[in-house]
Amino acid sequence: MKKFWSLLLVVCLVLSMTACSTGNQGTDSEQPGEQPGQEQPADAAQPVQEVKPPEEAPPAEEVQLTEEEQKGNLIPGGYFNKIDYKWGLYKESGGQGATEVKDGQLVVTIDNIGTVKHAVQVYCDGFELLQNAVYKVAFDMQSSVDRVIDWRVQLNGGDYHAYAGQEDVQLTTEMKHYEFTFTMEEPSDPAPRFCFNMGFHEIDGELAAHTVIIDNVELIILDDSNALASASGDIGPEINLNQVGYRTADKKTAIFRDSSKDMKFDVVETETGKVVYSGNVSGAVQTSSAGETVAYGDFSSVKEPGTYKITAENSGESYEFVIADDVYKELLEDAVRMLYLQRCGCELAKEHAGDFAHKACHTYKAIIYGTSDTKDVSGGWHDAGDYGRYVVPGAKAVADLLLAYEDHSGSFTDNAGIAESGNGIPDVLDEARYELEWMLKMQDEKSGGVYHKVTGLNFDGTVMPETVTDELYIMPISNCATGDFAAVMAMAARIYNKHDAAFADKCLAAAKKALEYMEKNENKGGFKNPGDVLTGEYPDQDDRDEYFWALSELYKTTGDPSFGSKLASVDIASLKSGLGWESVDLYGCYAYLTSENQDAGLANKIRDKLNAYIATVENNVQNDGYFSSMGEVYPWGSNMTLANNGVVILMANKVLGKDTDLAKKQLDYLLGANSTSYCFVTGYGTQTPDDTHHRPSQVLKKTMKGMLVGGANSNLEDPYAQNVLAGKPAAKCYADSSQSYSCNEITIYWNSPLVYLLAGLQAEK
Ligand SMILES: [Ca+2]
Ligand SMILES: [Ca+2]
Ligand SMILES: [Ca+2]
Repeated sequence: MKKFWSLLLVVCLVLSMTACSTGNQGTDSEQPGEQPGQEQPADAAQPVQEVKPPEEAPPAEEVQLTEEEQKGNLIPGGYFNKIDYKWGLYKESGGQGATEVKDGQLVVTIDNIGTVKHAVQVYCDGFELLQNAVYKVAFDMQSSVDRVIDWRVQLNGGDYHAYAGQEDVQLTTEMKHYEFTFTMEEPSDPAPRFCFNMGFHEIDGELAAHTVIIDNVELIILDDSNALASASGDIGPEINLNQVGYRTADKKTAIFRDSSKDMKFDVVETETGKVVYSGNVSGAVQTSSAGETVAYGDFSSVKEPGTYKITAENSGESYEFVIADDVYKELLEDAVRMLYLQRCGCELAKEHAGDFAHKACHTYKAIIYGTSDTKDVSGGWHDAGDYGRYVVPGAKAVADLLLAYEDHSGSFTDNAGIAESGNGIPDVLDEARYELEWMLKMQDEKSGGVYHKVTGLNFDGTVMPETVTDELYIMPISNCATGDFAAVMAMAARIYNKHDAAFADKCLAAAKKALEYMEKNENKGGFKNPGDVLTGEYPDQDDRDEYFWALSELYKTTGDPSFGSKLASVDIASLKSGLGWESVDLYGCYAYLTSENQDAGLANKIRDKLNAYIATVENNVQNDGYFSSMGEVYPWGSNMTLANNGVVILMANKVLGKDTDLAKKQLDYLLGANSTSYCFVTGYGTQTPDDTHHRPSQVLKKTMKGMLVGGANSNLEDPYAQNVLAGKPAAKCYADSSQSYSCNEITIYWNSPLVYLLAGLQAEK
């Protein structure tokens, strides 16, 4: 993005103002990262048990304009005359303060200005900026001590650069009016942020505790005659399907957005324009999650390999897709390779990583939080769009890879294009081992407990990983991390035994030691971020499912009856079901049901548990026109839950003889058969995410290939989503914007169930 000031004209009505010149704003690193706790993807939610009735439209009420709306002020609550204002206070780098509305004004108490300008930042979201429009910014302000502040209207994400603003605005102890104008020269932004930086400014130096009073903050359009509207969230084609394609024998279904438009459809070979099949559009399935009544075109009988599209007279054309038996081969390799590209602590060579090559990052020792001790915990994968490394989600990701290999080894090769390709070991095992070796370093040698995570105190800026020099901290041991660790180390002991017996032995010993720690530290509660730590928390409060999973994997690997008898005492029915980072009991169920020497009573209980989960998945799929297993609520990371549900169906195929069709339907959804028309894996399909919340992609301004994004999130958990997606049906609450970290981030443990799903479906005859 361009990084220059768009201030055209600065009107200084205040005589005492000294700095009215335009100038460059602070560096990227001065800009705040995500607000605390907001980057944290939610867990796999259990499919909703009950379908909520559609809400009736509320009776029309007389429209009440706010004071801001009456005056054309775009800043919500800018006059502070009502208590329901939407201003926030961001603090970092030592900044301390608080805000309250008093007598119709915003009172900011600043106890410590910290060490950077935005260490204390008062901000407001909830408006849009239009390219070429001319705006007025005005506010009244005073301070109990003479000082300067900055105002900015900025991109709310990425490098947080300013679209407009003014540095070093001089405040005095008298309330004064300040006014500026600017033209928005960059592309329209539907969700920018307005803020005042009230932290440390060079000009002032250190400042004692003081109070700033703000009122009448206005952003008003002076001239919109040349304004360009925001890119509208245009909806994709009327006919949606898997944009990557289908294997020859697959069931193939095109989904028509509007059941009333067409009776017939054609399958057209794109190269020749030849109609290879004509069929009827059938069905009319009301789908409240998408706000549509959809219909279907079945073209399963088209089996000739080739590239095709679907056409219909009124609905138009679908995107292109391929029919071929190896249609998922490259996608599966890229889904694994994405983990290679997330590697931390080693150089990624150009030969394997291409544009995403970089020098080794985060190689220095980390401080054990609360002590002066340091430890080498280099290695592992960067978790997501950020560079943190967290044991709990890392274990989920490793588990999916190991299971994918254990269950469907024929789908994997030794030439996925990673550093260990060609070494005689399947690349998926090389990749999983990279994380396992890091996890082994995260175990405390003495107690056997496993540290929860290693990160800086705050999220890194939007930079490449090798440029990060912030101290790393090893956060305290948690029971959930320890239980997950025990489970995946037990799996590794079983799966690597054939390739490297010494490594397998090491993993088994580590697993047993971790289990002992758990048993000595029962009910210790979940992990909580220490007060000065702002990175992802993964705060699981219930470690009973992690314990159950660890026991099941140890039993499956060793056959030791002592684990079997411990399993008998777990209250399995009361565990919350899932394959996410928070609820892991279904991994435990699957491990036991694939063990030798099962106890019939215990196996029955576990089958009941698995069947209950599958019943909710089946119910959700039946009630959704797009065959989505999500139900009516799409939580953060809904695409992971969809992929997980596909994995559960494939597991149930192995242990309960379930049909795999619903698993395929979840893959079809992820690859384009959904109401957003997005193929949710980057670099695949026609309509594909290209502005992900992923630091290397943002820095390099190109999107890494093969990443599954979070997808629709009807809880609107970032300012961009709140501004742009409010009021949309749940399944359409998706935005391809790096600002929307709750829709468009990527993670290692969203790719990993995709790996299992693809491997399992590719292995089918
Ligand atoms: Ca006021
Ligand atoms: Ca290999
Ligand atoms: Ca748990």
